[in-house]
Amino acid sequence: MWRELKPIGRHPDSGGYRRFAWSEADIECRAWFRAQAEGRGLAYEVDRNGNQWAWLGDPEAGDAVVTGSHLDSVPDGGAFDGPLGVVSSFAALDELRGRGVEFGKPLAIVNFGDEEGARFGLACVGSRLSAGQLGIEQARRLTDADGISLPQAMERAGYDPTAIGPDPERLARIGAFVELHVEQGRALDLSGDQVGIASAIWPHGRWRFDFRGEANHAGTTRLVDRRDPMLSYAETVLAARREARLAGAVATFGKISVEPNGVNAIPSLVRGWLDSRAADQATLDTVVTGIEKAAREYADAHGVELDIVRESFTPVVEFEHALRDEIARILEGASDCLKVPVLGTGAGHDAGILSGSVPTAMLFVRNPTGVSHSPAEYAAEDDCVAGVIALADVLEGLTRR
Ligand code: HGY
Ligand code: MN
Ligand code: MN
Ligand code: MN
Repeated sequence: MWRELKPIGRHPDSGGYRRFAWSEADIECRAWFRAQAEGRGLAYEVDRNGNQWAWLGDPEAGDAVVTGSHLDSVPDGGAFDGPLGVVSSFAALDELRGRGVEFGKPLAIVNFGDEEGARFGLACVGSRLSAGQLGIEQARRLTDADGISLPQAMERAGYDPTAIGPDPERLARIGAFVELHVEQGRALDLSGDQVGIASAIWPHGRWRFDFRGEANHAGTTRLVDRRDPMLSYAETVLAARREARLAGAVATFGKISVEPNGVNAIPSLVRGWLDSRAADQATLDTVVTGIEKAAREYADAHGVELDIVRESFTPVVEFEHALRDEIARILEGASDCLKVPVLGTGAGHDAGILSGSVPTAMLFVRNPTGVSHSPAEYAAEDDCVAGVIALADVLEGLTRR
């Protein structure tokens, strides 16, 4: 399985992945998903938002146990973020079939579309639409850097975009959703565990800072005459690091666009995207308020106009304790490990989006590098196998309850 998936969308030089939603690479990944599903005799379907489902048993029966993750990536992403959860889901099903498990409930494996938001700028589009957390018109207006809209991209990929929107009936048929994901940190590496359970997802958001100055000649314009938005932007990046460090949070300006983007032209517009996250809402508010205040001061100092737009936000997700504790009992009962570690994460996930509609849980697999959203992301084979066995144990336990 892994061998067929691994080369899709992989950059030969960096080894990183570019599997943007509805791109050629994503279409290939989706074809891979369908082949894995149909090759196992599972009932394959695509929902109104382009999420892919592979069913064992009758979806209409309700109380389904669902597992899965996403196959898309950030630019130059790692091999495991998303795909490990989908591959492990199929492998866990194979394991359960090998055990001769009788499934007391419908089981499904899902690939949620566009989890990373790398193409249209909003994360978890597939799960947000289904959970009713993204308005249909807002979704239809999403456009990529080439001005291609989400509906156009779906259509070009051969998917019907006309029915995108909330899918409450489908979610109502799910009794539990469990997402296995590579850990995007080193907590398990430090604790010496192969698998952990998620406790919570930090609140996090994305803000766009538009610094408007005055385009002019880089060689002939005196410094005193300049209204250079790049300066205000640069000082704001440093302020973001300062505010985050003071608050024990994180803040990143990872994306920037400059107009006219000429080496010998003072920019007219510098657009920077801030990603900030903190363990609780109050801290996140403090950090972002501090960054915004500093940005406005820097803009004023350079005669630059500043607009700040909050493009997306995900409140804190506390995974439901009942399901989380049941999964811990299953894992601790099924193996000789004393206590399965329970850990929070700053990374967003489809499970976080679904947690508002469906009992959800997450399993993490050790990543000794702690690195993610980078080709350096890694999980050792024996840890991946441990993740599959843990997921199989959890699915077996949940389909029998
Ligand atoms: O941004 C995130 O946390 C997730 O990887 N989409
Ligand atoms: Mn990710
Ligand atoms: Mn992910
Ligand atoms: Mn000239």
